[in-house]
Amino acid sequence: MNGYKKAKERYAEVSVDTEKAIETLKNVSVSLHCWQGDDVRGFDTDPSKPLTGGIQTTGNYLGRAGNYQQLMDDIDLVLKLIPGKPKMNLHASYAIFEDGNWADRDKLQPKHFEKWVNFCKERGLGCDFNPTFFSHKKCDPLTLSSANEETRKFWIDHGKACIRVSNYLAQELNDTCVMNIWTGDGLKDIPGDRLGPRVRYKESLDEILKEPYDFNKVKPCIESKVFGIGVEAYTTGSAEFALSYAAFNKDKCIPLMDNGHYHPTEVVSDKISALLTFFDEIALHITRPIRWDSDHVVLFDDETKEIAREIVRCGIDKVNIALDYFDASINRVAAWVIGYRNVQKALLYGLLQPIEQLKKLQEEQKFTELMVKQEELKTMPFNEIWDEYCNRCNVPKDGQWFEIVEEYERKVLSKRTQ
Ligand code: RNT
Ligand code: ZN
Repeated sequence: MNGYKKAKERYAEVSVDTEKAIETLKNVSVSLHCWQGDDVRGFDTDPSKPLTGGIQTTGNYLGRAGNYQQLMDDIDLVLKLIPGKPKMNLHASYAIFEDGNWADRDKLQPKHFEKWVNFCKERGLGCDFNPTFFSHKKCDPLTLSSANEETRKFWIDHGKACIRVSNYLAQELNDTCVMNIWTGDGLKDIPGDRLGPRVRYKESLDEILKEPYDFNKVKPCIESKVFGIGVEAYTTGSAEFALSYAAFNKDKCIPLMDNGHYHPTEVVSDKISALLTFFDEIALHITRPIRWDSDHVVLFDDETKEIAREIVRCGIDKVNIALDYFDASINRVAAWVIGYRNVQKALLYGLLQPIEQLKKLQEEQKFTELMVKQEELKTMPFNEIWDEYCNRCNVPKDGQWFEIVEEYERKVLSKRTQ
């Protein structure tokens, strides 16, 4: 009997259907963030300028993608090594300008993303989108919450342009486009006015969301944050702000939680059900914070597993799942693959739980048995199911993909000059 068959029987003994888990996961979209390949630099500004907005990449590993062709080549390799149903996730700063036809962010047009649309079409991918409110000379350093009306208008126009691009992506690719609004707006030290920037941020969002879109196809999100590097004292788009905005505008946008954006003892796994009590749909950025929003590569760790278990229990179709991390200290292609495979592993792990049984044990107050059952799930033959899932998705199993990345590093990445 092969390993999978045996493992399938073992899971059936605890009322888990492995076939159903595998078939479900094959159709769950998970967004692959383009910005892991080039340390969030993008193509629309001078790449030697530092990243702003309170986020940071650290490390100087060889082979950073320096242009769209290199980035696409790298993504192509990633796509061969990850199972499931990936979707692209682009930032506005990855616009592609042909023949010197550069446009500033307030003037971006769908045509600047035509090459990405073709890339997605050829590979059968949908695409999510993000306005880029950082790493630009118009950050003063605030954007949508700036007191300077000219600055604020520039960024509102950027948001509106991004809705038009999102409409185009959704239309061309015949898939929903989740458009996430995050700004790094905030202050390094104690504010003299906390309310003003928040009121302006709200008004800016109202303006942006007046741009027409079909909410069934384009889903604007508001991402909150606790603090960033250089903006330690005050973040305009705090958790309460972002959540309240989304709650008061449920017909226009959804809340997005990034698990790097909370105090270190808070867990997003516990927040998913809280939000889904009130929202039909939410969005997530899955990352790995170490002490702060450090955006380390996602691991198959306890909190990632718990987030996935909650996604499955609350309804996998209610959560828009995206990755968000950037590590420049290791092979960037491997970093992408490790994180993506780990999110897939966590979702598969979450799908392999006897949901009804666990719920019943809790309701009947059989807490001892609940603990026993949950503990025993941890040492089930999970790896056999994971291997089978990879096989059915036609991608390498664990132990078989890293050498492909090593060869790519030797032949391609190590030849790059930047
Ligand atoms: C930053 C936010 C945001 C960014 C991306 C690049 O803290 O998490 O989502 O990481 O937009
Ligand atoms: Zn994020």
